[in-house]
Amino acid sequence: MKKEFLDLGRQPITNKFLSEDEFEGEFFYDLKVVLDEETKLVSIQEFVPPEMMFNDEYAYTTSLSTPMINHFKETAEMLSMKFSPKKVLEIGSNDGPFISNFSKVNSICVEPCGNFAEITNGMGYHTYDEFWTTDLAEKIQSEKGYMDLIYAANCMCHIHDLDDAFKAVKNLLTPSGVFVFEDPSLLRMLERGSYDQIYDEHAHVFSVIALDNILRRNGLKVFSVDNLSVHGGSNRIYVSHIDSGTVGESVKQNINEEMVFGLDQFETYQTFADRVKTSKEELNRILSNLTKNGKRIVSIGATSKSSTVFNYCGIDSSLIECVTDTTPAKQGLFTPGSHIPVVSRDSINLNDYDYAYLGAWNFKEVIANKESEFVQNGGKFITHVPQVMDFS
Ligand code: JHZ
Repeated sequence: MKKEFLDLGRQPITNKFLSEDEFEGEFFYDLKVVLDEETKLVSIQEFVPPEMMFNDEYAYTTSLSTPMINHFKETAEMLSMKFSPKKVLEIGSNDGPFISNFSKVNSICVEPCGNFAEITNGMGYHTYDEFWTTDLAEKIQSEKGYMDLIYAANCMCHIHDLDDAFKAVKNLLTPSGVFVFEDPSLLRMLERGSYDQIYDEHAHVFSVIALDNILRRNGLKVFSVDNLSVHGGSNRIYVSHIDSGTVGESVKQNINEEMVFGLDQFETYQTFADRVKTSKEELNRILSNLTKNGKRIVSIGATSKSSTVFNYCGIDSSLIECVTDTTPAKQGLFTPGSHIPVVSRDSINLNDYDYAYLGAWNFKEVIANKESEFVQNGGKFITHVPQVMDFS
């Protein structure tokens, strides 16, 4: 049975940036969050049809967050050293910062957003412009054979039917092959109060407990876990066929840490929901007091995460004047639901503003370093993670 613990209100498609004439008729859905008592999987209650989110106009471009280029290069090098894969498949390859580290001859991609599939196809990596399913895995197996390494970053948590997605992996993996995927960690989200990890694309937020349950019923098992700092705290999950190799200490350690925190208990999620409500009140209070006192506020990073925050807290351009973002496809448009103008960083003088809300709080250090002049001129940042506060 699935039990609801959090209601984040009416929410739009987070990567659908809008022109003014698209405001009317914008799509909204109810963002409610549930715990599955059997598997302990945390999911959103109402899934948004995948084609509405992942299509030829998908805006999020991995390589435009420059720290992620290094992250994927290091990950690719580490996986090559550890597993020496001959044939590699990436699911959800976006604009290719991971796959570009592998040979074009034996590496392929799956990417349902046509604009990005075109990029990796152009780079020489055969890219299937389709959603990841057992049917697609069967087609790939007949055209390209079995894979030694299947990799996915910030993608498995987007897939609604996890049983089908994991079966597809099992069917395409060589007997000694490995499946490695990374997604935001449920434990870190609860520890840090970062409820903005929940939005249309993030159909699930994973614990190791839930993943192990679901992988095992599909003939796979987790054999190792790395805790990563990227995206506000993620886990890299290493998976093998259920009958291949042993399970490492890191799996037991992670599951134990999650049990101690109470990720298997519904009450833990009710406590989190109370914290989220307090966060909303605090953020509204601080932003309205500042604007009442004539302070000007900008936001940095037109993220999916900030879409959840703005729409849940009812924040619009009366509180935050504009949002800067490095992505050309977002600039000149308005944020989903909250309709705040998105501009390039170079088109504004940050020193005209008193406060900058960190929509991309996960890149806090990088942004603070880039914007040291803003701080020297008395500018302050605002974040809601781990609690609502301003700092310089
Ligand atoms: P970032 C997206 O979430 C959606 P978002 C998706 N579902 C997911 O899981 C993660 O990505 C991986 C900009 N930026 O990574 C670039 C600056 O403007 O936090 C990006 O648009 N200045 C696939 O959107 C955004 O901020 C900067 O200095 O929550 C960051 O988005 C930097 C570093 C980034 O993911």
